[in-house]
Amino acid sequence: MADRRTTGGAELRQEELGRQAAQILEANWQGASTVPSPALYPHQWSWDSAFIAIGLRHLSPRRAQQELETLLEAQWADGRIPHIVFNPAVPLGAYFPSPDFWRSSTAGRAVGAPEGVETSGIVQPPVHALAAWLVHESDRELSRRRRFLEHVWPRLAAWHDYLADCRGFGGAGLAAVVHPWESGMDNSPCWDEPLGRVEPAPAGSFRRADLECGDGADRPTDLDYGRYVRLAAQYRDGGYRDAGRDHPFAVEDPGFNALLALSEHALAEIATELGRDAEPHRSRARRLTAALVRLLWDEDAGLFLCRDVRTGTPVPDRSVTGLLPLVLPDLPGDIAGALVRTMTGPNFGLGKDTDLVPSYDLCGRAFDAGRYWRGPAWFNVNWLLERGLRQHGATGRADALEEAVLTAAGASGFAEYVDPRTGEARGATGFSWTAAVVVDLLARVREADGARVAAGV
Ligand code: 2M8
Repeated sequence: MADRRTTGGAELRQEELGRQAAQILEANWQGASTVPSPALYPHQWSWDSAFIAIGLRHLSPRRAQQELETLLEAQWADGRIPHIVFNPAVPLGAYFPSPDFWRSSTAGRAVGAPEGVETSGIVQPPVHALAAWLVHESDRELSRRRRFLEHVWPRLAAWHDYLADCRGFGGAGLAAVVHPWESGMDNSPCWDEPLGRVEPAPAGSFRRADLECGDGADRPTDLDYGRYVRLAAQYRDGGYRDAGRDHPFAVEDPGFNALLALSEHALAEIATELGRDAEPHRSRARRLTAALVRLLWDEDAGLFLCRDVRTGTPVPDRSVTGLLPLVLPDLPGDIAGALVRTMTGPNFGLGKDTDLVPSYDLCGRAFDAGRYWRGPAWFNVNWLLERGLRQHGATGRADALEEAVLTAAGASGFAEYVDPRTGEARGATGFSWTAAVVVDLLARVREADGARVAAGV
């Protein structure tokens, strides 16, 4: 798009889009946090809440702060932020695996699990420090008055330390995920091989609640679920300990580590604001970026690859996780350029075959336009890539992606994910992080328009 100034009609459309997005965030708010989707995911999810706070900050900075605070109150003694914080008012059967499966606070309670709240014992991508910083920036006065950063700072620092200390067992300076759910991209084809070594739990030993809410063709298969259940149960039965364990599934994921590095940059900003030493965070961010480049960058593939820690080998599939390091400000320029070429080339098709970046290689062996993280386009990931493009000077591409996110979100009823070629809604609609990224992008469009008017352009 050559010019993204909003005209009368476009302003109206944006107003309506913003109103709908705000309504979704209002409807999904539970009083102290937001559910991703009331029927499919009726509890609080870790990285969802970070994206939700990033949108909510434009509607209610107070609620955005609370969203993150509620999550951080469920932090474990070792620093991990659990991927789900359960709402005790929701019936056990409404979501699987339910709190009784994770056993964080029932008989035989896991060491270090928080008191008074039930959680899962695995984690999700660390976007929280970035969210906390952006929430702070949206209303510095309120943030200072409530001592928001003072409150979240030690928890965010402990969270990053947990990932460095307990998940750095790959030995090269990156954090490993020990369950596909930890990557946030649950059934990515990148996990097929490492997950294939896991004996699935018998089909009759658990009941999937997700299939009651949606189309089975949009969700992971039963075989994948059997493996997810086996892995989570083994981790639980080992007391959720990381050290000295032979993890049956352990992968270094470029997206997860890029978000950790980005959040270290945010933690450096927070440290500066609080008058603390920011250097340890800047240097950890630099080390993470360097390790990503050294270990996971693949020149021939044109993106970062996941690494199977058990075999020490790269996973050859091209997934959108391998494009996410574009969010890093200190990524070498030639690599950033190569990522943009890959994104717009035949494998991800941006601007040609697709308006949004798909979650998996369009030409890949396992591409499936409708099934969850095996092809569909996701709004949180596209929001991150839009930032990455802008950051590395691909402004025209970033503007077009921003416009595409807004259009696809509105047209799909704020879907959880969409078919990347047609934009058709998949999964749940009225999805919280889709609404949140729309609110955030609309705020930026308004800001850019305001700046142009002020400059008389
Ligand atoms: C999906 O994951 C959950 C398990 O954590 C599930 O399928 O039940 C993923 O898309 C994940 O990234 C997301 O955070 C979660 C809630 O939106 O749903």
